[in-house]
This record gives sequence, structure tokens and C-alpha cells, in this order.
Amino acid sequence: MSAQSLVVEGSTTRITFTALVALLQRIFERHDTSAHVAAILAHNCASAERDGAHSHGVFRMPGYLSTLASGWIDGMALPEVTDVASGYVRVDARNGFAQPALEAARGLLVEKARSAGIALLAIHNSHHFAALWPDVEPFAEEGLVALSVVNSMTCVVPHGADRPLFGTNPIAFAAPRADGAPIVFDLATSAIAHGDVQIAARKGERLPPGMGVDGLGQPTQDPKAILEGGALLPFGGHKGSALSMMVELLAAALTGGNFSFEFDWSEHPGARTPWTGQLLIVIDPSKTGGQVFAERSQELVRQMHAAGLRRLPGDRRHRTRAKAEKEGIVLEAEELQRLQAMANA
Ligand code: NDP
Ligand code: PYC
Repeated sequence: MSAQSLVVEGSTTRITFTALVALLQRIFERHDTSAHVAAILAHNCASAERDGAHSHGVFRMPGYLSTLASGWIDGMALPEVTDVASGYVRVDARNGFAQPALEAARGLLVEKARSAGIALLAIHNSHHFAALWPDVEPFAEEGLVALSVVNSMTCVVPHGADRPLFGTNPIAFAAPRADGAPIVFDLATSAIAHGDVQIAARKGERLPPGMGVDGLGQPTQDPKAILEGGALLPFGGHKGSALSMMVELLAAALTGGNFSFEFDWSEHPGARTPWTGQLLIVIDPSKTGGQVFAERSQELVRQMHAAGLRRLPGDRRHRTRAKAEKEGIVLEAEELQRLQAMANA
């Protein structure tokens, strides 16, 4: 790592995006992934860290490595892409990560979306352990609208039920706009992402009320009680619960992947990546024939700002990204040492 790519300032360090990608790539390559998979995962994880999406940045590296070591996932898997119909692509990720499966099908998916106006990508036999926005944002950067859902692992009690069944099941959406970065949101359908509960537990912080229950089903603000026998709640009561159910249906039932409650990783201690499915829908808005979509979305943003809105979803991420691109990505020195140790292990 060159002097410019890493700056030490007391207990924190600043690292360039390129240097962080290279470090993470080395780690993945040393831990049973192919160079291709390592490059994709490293870019994804470094992007999350750069954008301040900490629940899916370098914090996730130990989980990736324990999963790879457990034999639960194939880090060398070669996805199998099937051209199903004019607007339908299917990928068997072959027990590998979801992102290389998306990458393998991306060209065909975009080609179909541009020719038919809409195309669907159904990924199954896949593991998604990351933020979802990196999967949709690039489509909007090339003028397309994209929606994706992925289901995870049982840890959310459906509204009105007695025990956990759903995953934290995020929904991500991206749309181009005329004057600025695409409009992007990416949210777990649980009241809080599982990763944020783990981070709060690690820091010894309490959670806001309404996030989860303990092992007896009683409301708790203790993240450890949620992680050790407790469960999360959906956001927004029955509304978030319905969206989470939709994610199970689209990401698992429709793709041929596992529901969040269907896989058993108990024989693989250290396994952390949910073995499920993912759905993407990509739309070419130029096919509407009406006013240019990106200008219409810009008008919506203009009106939202005029109504007093100060922060759009994605604004915080983009601000954090711009700062990181200028000043480097801030990591605790200890965190960087842990990563360097992983790269040499
Ligand atoms: P947040 O609640 O932090 O944010 C959800 C969305 O709302 C983001 O787009 C965010 O934009 C936006 N937002 C947040 N606060 C405001 C505000 N005050 N005004 C306007 N917009 C706002 O995300 P979650 O905790 O629900 O999810 C975190 C991550 O966890 C996601 O990336 C998700 O994909 C990931 N995840 C992955 C899973 C998997 O199985 N792979 C499972 C569950 C979650 P901004 O980013 O700019 O703050
Ligand atoms: O943060 O809920 C989460 C999560 C589950 C799988 C990957 N991330």
C-alpha cells in the first residue's frame, strides 16, 4: 500500500477506495474465493464502507470468512444463466454469492429490458450478505429503473404471529433523474437491520423501542436479548409485515430459492450468509413514449424540496461518498490491522 493510499492519524486511518478494494480483494482471494468473485465482493463491501453503510461494510468481513471456512458456500461457484423468455432471465448461483450471479446475467438482462421495455432476473441457490443498493444503483446510472428484493434468514416475527419466520428482507429501488444522482432507497422490512443490532450489541448500546423482542416474546431494547434467542419486528406493524411477506414470495417462491425459514446451516458452524434467492426487475422508461422520465422524477424531487423536504433517501450516502472520495475512508486503526491480518492469514 503506497504512502498516499493510507494516512494514519492517531487511532484512525484514512484509506483510499482503491486501496480498500485491493485489500479486501486480497482477503477474499486468500479465503477460498476465485479472483473474479473476490473482485466483485471487495468492490461491493468497500462501496458500502465508503458510503457509510456500515452495517454491510468491513464489519461483515469476519462473517464472510467464517462462512467460507465452514464449507456452507462455494466461493468459486460459476453461475449458470438461462435465457428463459423475452423478458425473463434465470440464474442458478450454484451455492455461490448473489452478486457474481447478477454480474453474469447483467448484459442479457439489460439487453432484454431495452428491447421489451421490462425484464426480470430471478436468482436462486444464492447467498446475499450485503447492502442491496449496489445491485440497483448502476442500472439507474444508465437510465433504467430497477427494483430488487432479497430474503435473508428467519429472525423477524410476522405481525400478529408468535414466533420468528421472515428474514429482514430488504427492498431496493433506483430511478434516474435529470439533474443529479439517481433516486435510490434501500431498506430492510424489519424495524432495524440485523447488522445494526449486531453493531449495537458490540458497542454496548441500547436500541430504540419497538425494534424487537426477547426469547420470551417480551419487548426489549437490549440488542443481545434480540440476538440470543429473541427476534426482530417488522417496521410499521402489519404494513412492513406485508412487504416482508411479498419479499419472501418474490425472492424465494418465484425464483426457486429458499424461504428464509427453509435452510438449515446448523451443520456449518460459522455460516452467516442466508442461502435464499433474489429478484430484480429492470424497466426501460424510454419506452413509455410520454414525457422524459428523468425530467418527471426531477420534478417530483423539486416539489418534495419545495414542500420542505431536506433529505432524500440516498442523500446521506452520497454526501458520505463525496467526503470519502476527497479525504479517504476513515477506519479505526484496529479495524485496519484486523483486515491486514486477514489478508495475511
Ligand atoms: P436505513 O433505515 O438506514 O435506511 C433506509 C433508507 O432510508 C435508505 O435509503 C436511507 O438513505 C433512507 N433514509 C434513512 N433515514 C432517512 C431520512 N431521515 N430521510 C430520508 N431518507 C432516509 O436502512 P436499513 O437499516 O433498513 O437497511 C440497511 C441496509 O441493510 C440496507 O442496505 C439493506 O439492503 C441491508 N440489508 C441486507 C440484507 C440482506 O439480506 N442482504 C437484509 C437486511 C438489510 P441513506 O442510505 O442515504 O441514509
Ligand atoms: O442486516 O439484516 C441484515 C442482513 C441479513 C443478511 C445480510 N444482512
